[in-house]
This record gives sequence, structure tokens and C-alpha cells, in this order.
Amino acid sequence: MTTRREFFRSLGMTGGAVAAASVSSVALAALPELVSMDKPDTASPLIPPSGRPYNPVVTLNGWTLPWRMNNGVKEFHLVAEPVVREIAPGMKAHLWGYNGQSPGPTIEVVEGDRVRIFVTNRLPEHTTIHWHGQRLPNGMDGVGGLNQKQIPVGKTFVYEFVARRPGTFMYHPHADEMTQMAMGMMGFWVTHPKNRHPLIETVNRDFCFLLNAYDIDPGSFTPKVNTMLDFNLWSWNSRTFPGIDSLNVRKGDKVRIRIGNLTMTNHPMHLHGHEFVVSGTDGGPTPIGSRWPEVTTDLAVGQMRQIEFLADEEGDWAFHCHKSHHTMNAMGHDVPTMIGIDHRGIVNQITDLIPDYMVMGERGMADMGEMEMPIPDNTLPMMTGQGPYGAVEMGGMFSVLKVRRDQRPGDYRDPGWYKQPTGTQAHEWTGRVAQEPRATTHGEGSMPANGTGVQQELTVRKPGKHAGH
Ligand SMILES: [Cu+2]
Repeated sequence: MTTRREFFRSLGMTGGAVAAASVSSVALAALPELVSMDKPDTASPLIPPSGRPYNPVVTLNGWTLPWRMNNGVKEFHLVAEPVVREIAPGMKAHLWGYNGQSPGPTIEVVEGDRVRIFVTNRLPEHTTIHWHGQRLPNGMDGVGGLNQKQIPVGKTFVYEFVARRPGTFMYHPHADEMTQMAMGMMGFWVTHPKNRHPLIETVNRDFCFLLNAYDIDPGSFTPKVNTMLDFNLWSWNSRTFPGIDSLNVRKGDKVRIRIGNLTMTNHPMHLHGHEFVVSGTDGGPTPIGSRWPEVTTDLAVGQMRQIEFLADEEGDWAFHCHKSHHTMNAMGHDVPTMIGIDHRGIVNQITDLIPDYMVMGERGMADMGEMEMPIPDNTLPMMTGQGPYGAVEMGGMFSVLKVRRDQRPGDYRDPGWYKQPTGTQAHEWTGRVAQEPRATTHGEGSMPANGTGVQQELTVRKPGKHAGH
């Protein structure tokens, strides 16, 4: 029997607002006690205190929901409710989520478990939960109006099914979806294999997170729920860089990362320094013959992918969405391109009118990562984050895989910045730089150029109000 104190220690929590599940027969007749999380930190893996054993996952900037066993059934209690989520230090958002956070807690069960989930609705409107990817009775699938009545405000519904196949799943409402998902309602679900499975490797570290996106005007707190594509916060588990925790592993670890996409566009997820394979989707583990090495895998909307690799290169390796607009934050999406525009003269005229005027972006946007210009309260700079060698100039869907030879097994703490061995870092060339000869040929072989190759420079002028730029 796990004591309350041990239970919280295994959760990586220290007391606070959480309450332990009670096991008296009177209590079992009531709802499982509500466990709520008040911090956006990455909780330690929840070592299963009851039920079949398994190797738990680590939810980036999230946690796993504790359960109670009731006559062999795993009982969970999810509460749909408004929450305040810190997107990154310096910005909080008023979202909807489950049990105190958005996303909701990860649910971890074992193949063959009978699972009972109580869902209490504390939102201002009705809701349901759809268990994305699961085999279950039709009436448990959670599509409001189609499979069940929506859960009215203030009511609790019960879902119950057997977790029939192992794999990577998620949950989200299927009622007023546009609003409820834009507000942050979603969560991860992992069904661990009951026995050794030929297609499921035992790994040393198993991370999971959901891709989500918000449109929150700088200085405001609530997402605009009607936005279809033009989001300004691209997040992992409702966090953006530099608020996303790093993935800290030991050199030589087998690592699995499970990702689900609940945004409105695709995200090519790219890992530096290692090759991975896609070992599973929301349809289950992939056949061995279908796996090939790659360093980027695309997640379409509504898809899940689990990637696996051997972390055999020490260092701090970037891990991010490869759409460059998805690695920046809110401030800056409407900044005009100024590259190549000569501001001299104009600046003097403007500063006569606006003394604090700053020139932005005439040499590129990198200045913005350095200068951390003043921004409205409760928003995040377009690109930010300080690394050991200066501004990282990132935001949004970006984090770091930290591989260390001295990271202890089971230790998920941030080891700090990697110290590169002397002589292994890119550095300035201080020798002679020869004037390179200009190429003068105009194509060769089967497609020779005709004509004399006179150099011409074209200036394009668009008609209308931009003429002259
Ligand atoms: Cu992306």
C-alpha cells in the first residue's frame, strides 16, 4: 500500500492542493477524489502504485493522472474546467483544460485494463470526451449528439471500456470542438503493452507531448477561438520556447518521443544530431520493415507519431518544428520586411515626431533576439531565449535534447549547458581570405548558354501605393 506521502513523492509533487485517493468501501462508492495540478513543470514519471507494472512516460511540462483501483477497474476523475496556464515565464493564458492545466493530465494504462473515467463538467457550456484512436464500444466514443448526449454544465458522466491495444493516443472534446480545442482542451493517453511485444521496444526514456496553437493578442489573456490558420503562439503542451523543458537523457539511452498534433496545420518535427525511426502511429506500432531512418517527420492534423532513437551523441541538440514561423512567438507576426531598406534620413525625420522610434529589421530580424525590445504586458517576444553563446533567437515549438554521459538513469533534471571539448566548436577564421574568382562560364555540356552574357540589373516596381520602394 502506498502512503499519501510516497504517492506524492512518486508524482514529483510536494503536498499542496492535491488529494490522495481513498480506498474505504464508502469512498469507493463515491467519485474518485479530484487530483489537480497547479504548476506547469514537468512532473517525474508516475511509478504505478497499483495495477500491472509498466515503464511510465514523462509528459513535457505535464503530469500523469493518478487513479484508484476499484474491484480491478482503474478509475480516473477528469474535471473539465477553466484554467490559468503559464505559456512561458512572462505570459499567462486563460484557457480551458482538465484538472487545473491545459493540456489535461496524461492517462497511462496497460493493455487489457478495464478503465472507468468520470468526467465532471465545470465549463460554462456542455462538453464530451472523445478517446482518439481507441477500440471501444460505440457509445463510449464521445461524439456529442452521435454517440451520447453532451455532458451538461455541472454534471458528471462515466466512460468505461477496456484498453484493448497498446499504443499512443489522445483525448479531446467532441462538442463545440472549434471553441473547446482552441481553448486548450486535450490530453495524452498511453496504453502500455501487457507483455513483451515484438514491435514495442523497451526504452530508457519515454517522453510525450501534444502540439497545440493559440491566437492570443499581445496584452490579452484569452485565445481568439474563431482563428482558423493565423495563430500567433505555436506550443507544445500549451508552452512555448523558452518555457518548454528540455528532454534530458543519458548517453546511450534508447529514447522514445510520442507526439500528437491537435493544431490546424502540419508540423515537420526535426531532431538534430541523431537519426530516428517512426516506431508507431495512433494506429499502433509500425511494422519493422516500414521503418527507415530520418531526421524530420511530418505530423498532419489529428495524427500521432512516436519516434525512437539511440541517444549516442553528447551535447545540446535542437528539437523543433521545421516551419520557421512556428519557432517564433506572438510579437512580430505583423512586422513588415525591412531587409535592404536604407533607413538613414527617414529615422531622423521620424524621431522628430516619435523620439523613441527604433529601426527594426533592416539587416534581418536577428537584432530582435538580442535587444529584447519593450513589449506589452503578458505577451512573449518574437524570438528570445539565452543560450551559453548568446541569444537563441527562437520561440514557439522549440526545445533541446540534452544528452550527457553522466546523467543518471531515471534522473530527468536539467544538467545545464553542454561544455564542448576544446577544438570542437565552429570559430572565426583569422587567416587570409582570398578574393574568390568570379565564375565566367554560362553553362556547359548539353545546355550551353547562347548570347554573350551581358550583365543586366533589373529593378522591379509594382504599381499602386508601394511604388517607389
Ligand atoms: Cu510547426
